[in-house]
Amino acid sequence: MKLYYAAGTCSLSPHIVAREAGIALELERVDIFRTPHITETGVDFTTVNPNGYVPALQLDDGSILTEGSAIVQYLADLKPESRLAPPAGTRERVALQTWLGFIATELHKMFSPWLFHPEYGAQAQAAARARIAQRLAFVERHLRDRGPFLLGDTFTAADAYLFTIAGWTSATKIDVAPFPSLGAFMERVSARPAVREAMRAEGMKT
Ligand SMILES: N[C@@H](CCC(=O)N[C@@H](CS)C(=O)NCC(=O)O)C(=O)O
Repeated sequence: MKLYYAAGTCSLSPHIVAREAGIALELERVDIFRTPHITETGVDFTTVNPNGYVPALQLDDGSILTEGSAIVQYLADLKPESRLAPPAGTRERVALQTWLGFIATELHKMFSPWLFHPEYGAQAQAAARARIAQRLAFVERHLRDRGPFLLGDTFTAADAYLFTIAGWTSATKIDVAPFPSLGAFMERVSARPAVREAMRAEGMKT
């Protein structure tokens, strides 16, 4: 299997999940900050994902999976014993999907004014910063009352995604001081060996 990724972006989440599950991945870097997006082997990335965004996972039969929240569940289900996703059809699985959906739509995409559309300008950034702080306050209360991880005692794919996206707060000058439980969560997750390996493999500081 091959993961198309861009260092430190949302593709870090499936990368972490694969390493936590002990699934070997080939990695292919995509330059998403230049158009057209070209991969490190010189492939036009739109031939892999017509939407042009990472992550994309190429399976051994050549087929491609896209959308991070689907990819992490696919990977987790390959190794149910990793407990990265509760069994399909259970109330716990719905809780996982609820968090994946929340992080994707209420957090991840709120970072667009910095990461993908700096042309939106300072006003859009201020509005997004306020909305992100509101959503992080919700996450904070949940981790404080029901943590240490999003689903309780066990690290899951949702935690890999939250860690990845919440890690963008420093670059976007979002004050995380009001969120100590989230801060402790970030420390806890960043200390996990699989997370460190994934970050190092992407050339990130650990
Ligand atoms: N809906 C996609 C969004 C993925 C996404 O936003 N990827 C960003 C990096 S975090 C990207 O590759 N952007 C480059 C582009 O859209 O051209 C998902 O959830 O996987």
